[in-house]
Amino acid sequence: MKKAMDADVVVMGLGYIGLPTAGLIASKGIRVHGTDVNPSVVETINKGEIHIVEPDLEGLVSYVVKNGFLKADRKPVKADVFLIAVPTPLKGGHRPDISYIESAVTSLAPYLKKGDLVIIESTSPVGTTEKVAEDIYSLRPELKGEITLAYCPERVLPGKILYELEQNDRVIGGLTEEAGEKARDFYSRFVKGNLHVTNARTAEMCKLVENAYRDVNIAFANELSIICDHMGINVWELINLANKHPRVNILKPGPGVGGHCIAVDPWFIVNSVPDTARLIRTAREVNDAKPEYVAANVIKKAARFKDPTIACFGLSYKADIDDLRESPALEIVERLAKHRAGRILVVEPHLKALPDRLKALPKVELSTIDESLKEADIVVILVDHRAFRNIDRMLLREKLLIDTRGL
Ligand code: SAJ
Repeated sequence: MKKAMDADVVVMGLGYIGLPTAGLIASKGIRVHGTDVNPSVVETINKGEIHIVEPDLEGLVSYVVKNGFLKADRKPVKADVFLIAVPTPLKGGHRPDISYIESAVTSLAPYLKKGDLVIIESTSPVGTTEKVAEDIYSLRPELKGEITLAYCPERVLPGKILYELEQNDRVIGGLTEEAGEKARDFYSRFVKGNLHVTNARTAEMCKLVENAYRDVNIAFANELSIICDHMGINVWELINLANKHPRVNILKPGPGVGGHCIAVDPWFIVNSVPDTARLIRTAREVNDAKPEYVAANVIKKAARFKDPTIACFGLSYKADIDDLRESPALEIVERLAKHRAGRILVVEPHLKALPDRLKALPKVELSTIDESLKEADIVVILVDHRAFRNIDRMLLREKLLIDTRGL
C-alpha cells in the first residue's frame, strides 16, 4: 500500500527540462516528488516560484505546488516511476560526462521496488540505459528482472517548452518490449503528440542525431556565409533564393552555435565513433570557429577608427531568452574586449548585470538600445531579439553595421 508521503512519480533534476516536466505531470493530478541537489532550487520551487526563465512556467509551478501535486526535496521518495532529467555536459576532450546520471541512480536505488519504471530523459551517449540498468542491479541485485527501464529523450525548444512538452511526438526506447509499453502508457497520460516505441539504443541515438542534423545544416549555412563574404554575395538573399527550390531547406547562418544541446550533443556521437563521424565532427568545428571569424571581422573594421565605440546587440545564445550557455555572442564580446578593440557597449534586454566573464574585462559596459545607438561607431547584431527588430534604420545610417543574424 502507498503511504501518504510516497509519490506517483519522482522527477530527478529540476532544471530546464525536469521542472516543466514535473509541473506538466502534476497538472494532470499525478503526485510528483521532484528532487534537486541544489537546496536553493528546492526552496524556490516549494514556494511556488521558479529559478529559470520560461514563459508560463511560473504560473504552472505555483498552481501545482499550491494544490499539493508537486513537492521538491533533495532526496527521492518511494514512487512507481522515476524520471531522470539531470544534465549531461561535456568534459575534457569533448567527452560526455554522465556523472550526474550516475549520482541520480545511486540516490534513487534505495527507493526502488518491484514493478517500478525508471526512465532516462537526459541526453545520453548510446548504451547509457543499459549501463544504468547494470548500476541499479549491482546496488539492488534482487530487483533484476523485476523493474523496467526506458530511455525517452526530451525534444523541447527553450522558450516554447510547455507547448512542445505536450504537443511534440516522443520517441520511447524500452530496454525490453515490456519497458517500452509501460513507458508509452506513462507518457500517454500527459503527452498529446504521437508516442513511437523502439529500443533504448535507437532512442538514445535518435536524440543525438536530431541535434547533429541541425548542427550540420547550420554549419553548411555558416560556411556559406564565409564563402559569400569572400565572393561579395549577400548570403541571406542567396539562401532565401535557394530555399525556393522545393527540396532545399538551408538553415540560417549566425555568429556560431550556442546552447547546451546542439553545441554539445553531436560530440557524443563523435566520441563513440571518432574515425567514422567525420562530417558531424567537421560541422562542430565549422560552427565553433564562427565566433572567432566574426570577432576578427569586427576587429578589422574597428581598426579604421580612433577609439571606436562598439555596440554589441545581444548576449544570449539565441533570440528572446536569457540563457548564456555556450553563447557565441558572449564569446565574441569577450574576444573583442580582450583584444581591446574599443569601448564595448553590450545591449542585452534580458540581463540586469553583465555576466562575471565580462565584468572582469576592461571597457565593457551594459547599455540600452537608445544609449548605444547614440554613442556607437560600430553596431554588431549578435542576437535577433524581438526588441531589436523595430530599431529605426535611420539611427543606423551613420554607423558601420555588422549583422550576423540577417536582422
Ligand atoms: N541557430 C542558427 N541558425 C539556425 C538555427 C539555430 O545559427 O538556423 C543557432 C541558434 O542561434 C543557437 C543554436 O543554433 O545558437 C541552437 O539553437 P536552436 O534553436 O537550434 O536549438 P536549441 O539548442 O535551443 O534546442 C535544440 C532543439 N533541437 C532541434 O531543433 C533538433 C530542441 O528541439 C531540443 O530539445 C534541444 O536542442 C535539446 O534539448 O536537445
